[in-house]
Amino acid sequence: MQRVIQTLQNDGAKPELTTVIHTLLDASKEIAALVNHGALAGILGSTTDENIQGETQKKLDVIANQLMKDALLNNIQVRAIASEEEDDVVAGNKNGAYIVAFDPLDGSSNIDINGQIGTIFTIYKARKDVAADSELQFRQHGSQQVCAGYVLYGASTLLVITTGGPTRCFTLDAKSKHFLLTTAELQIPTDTQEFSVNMANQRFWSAPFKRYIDDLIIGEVGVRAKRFNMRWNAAMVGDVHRVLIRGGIFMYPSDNRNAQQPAKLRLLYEANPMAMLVEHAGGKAFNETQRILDIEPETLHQRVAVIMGSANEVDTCLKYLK
Ligand code: FBP
Repeated sequence: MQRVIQTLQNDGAKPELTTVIHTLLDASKEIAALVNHGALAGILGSTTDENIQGETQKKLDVIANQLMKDALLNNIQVRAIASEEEDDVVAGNKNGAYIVAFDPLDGSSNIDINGQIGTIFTIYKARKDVAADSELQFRQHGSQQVCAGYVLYGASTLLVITTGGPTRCFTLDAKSKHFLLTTAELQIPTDTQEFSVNMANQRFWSAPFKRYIDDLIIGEVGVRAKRFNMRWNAAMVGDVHRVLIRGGIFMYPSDNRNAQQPAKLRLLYEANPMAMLVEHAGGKAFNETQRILDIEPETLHQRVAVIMGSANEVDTCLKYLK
């Protein structure tokens, strides 16, 4: 079975880029081993610290972040990194050709309940016109990503990745410790009868979004004339993986819980990499008004609304929001 680097080289990925991906995967294998050991490895529970997002950091958030950071900053091709758990950009090797942003542990609320969690990453070419530790390094549209992916720590450990070609899925082989190609090309069905949203936030949604969800729920007796089912993993990496495998629509809309922060998910290391993976699997990815990959980045940890998945269903949702 084909290994990752061989597949990516066949996809035309430069050797410098594959070294960065290799480094990311080595760190994620260490995280996978810790996750698998759980309480035996002492990785459950929270710290007393908060990250720049104001979230209490889980022990595993901090451990995973340190593993990724140390590994990447040791790679001569990495000029800078950014992370959900780092306030600012961290400079790496001044001659590095790439910059990497990551969510070291997505789905933190699932850690202590043995639920699905993952690591999400995105790679861009380093900007030569600004300092390595400048936030401007990461002021690049999602459409300029040269690689996007996630590692899902679930029943098995999976890697889903694109370097601009097809979105591919690899499975970590426990014996050889290699990620082996198990699905050459993921293709999202254009239509679906499955939606994913945190229904507990319903009363905080805009009226048009409420109408869209109401019509999904009344299903075959309403204008949608078909029955819809709902799923919510509380981990974007798990919910989007399901969409990539069997279709669906994953949504985290803006809401009025906090006027200063209407959206939850982060553009740089959550929405943009997932949008690239979804689009390269034939799906669509928007906030409530525009294609996510075209959004002008403004700040390192900016948040955006997310509507992604089966192309026709995303179109239908956006029609309600017009
Ligand atoms: P982090 O766990 O990396 O902070 O990510 C945010 C996240 O957990 C997403 O993975 C998930 O889609 C969402 O928040 C769940 O939100 P909620 O708590 O509203 O269910």
